[in-house]
Amino acid sequence: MSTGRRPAAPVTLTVPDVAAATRHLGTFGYTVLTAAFDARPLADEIDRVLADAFADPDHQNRGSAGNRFRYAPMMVASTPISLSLARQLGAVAAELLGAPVVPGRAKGTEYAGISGWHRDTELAARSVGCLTYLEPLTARAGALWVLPGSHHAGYAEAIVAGDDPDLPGVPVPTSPGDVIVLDERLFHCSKGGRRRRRRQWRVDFAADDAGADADLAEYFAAQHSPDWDGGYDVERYPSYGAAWRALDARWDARLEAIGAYEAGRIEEEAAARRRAAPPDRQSVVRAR
Ligand SMILES: O=C(O)CCC(=O)C(=O)O
Repeated sequence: MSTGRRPAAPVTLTVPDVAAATRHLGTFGYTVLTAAFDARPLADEIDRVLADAFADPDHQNRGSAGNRFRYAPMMVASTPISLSLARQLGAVAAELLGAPVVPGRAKGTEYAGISGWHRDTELAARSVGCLTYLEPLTARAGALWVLPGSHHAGYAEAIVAGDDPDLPGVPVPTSPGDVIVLDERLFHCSKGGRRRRRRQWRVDFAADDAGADADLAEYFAAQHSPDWDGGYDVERYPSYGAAWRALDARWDARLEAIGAYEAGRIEEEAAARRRAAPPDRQSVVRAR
């Protein structure tokens, strides 16, 4: 018999002062939602996914920020904490951006080193990354560093023109349960604790601004490439799994319309084909 009650969310996000967070994000390009949720179930879920998703447990990607990491999308029925957190952060992101949003992928990532200064996008779409680390991180041991205000176009142009590797950033120390919301155009890096394993869960949101469909299509196309292989099991941990698509009917329709599903499908079908190819063909692809 149905009680008519909605099932309790498996994780609860609490953000007491969204207005203050919105101001900080607008001015400085980032904000921290302190002690926003209980991180233990998410840490367990990430550990389970990372232990399960890779045929090669030593798989690592090398990123353009000079970093080493591996990740798996957490967008399926067996990752309920990730789904719930993404859904709740979507509501916060809509307030922060002052617009309806469309979500990017929710991913669990394990970093094996630190990341050099970079920004996550230079595209026109307005977007934020919501990231949370499952280890306590300090300025000297693995925290994210940001260059406040560098999401503003004029400042960003000056930084690029100056080409100075020693940027005057500030650390963003975090405890598990804190969420950093980052304008994706902000310069950021991580420092210290080079040998420590760090686990990050992250979901991104782009503003679904009126008339911005071409910008959004460009943003989602840039997330995927048929040449990329993250090494995870694309059948069991697909981007945009059925449970993800069921989270929100508007998100689902918009992601379909702006080509996000198609871009993800092409990338992951190519990865599955390579996985099924004879071993000599696989080694050619890996050596690229
Ligand atoms: O934690 C790190 O090393 C880098 C994280 C980062 O750059 C990102 O999530 O965009």
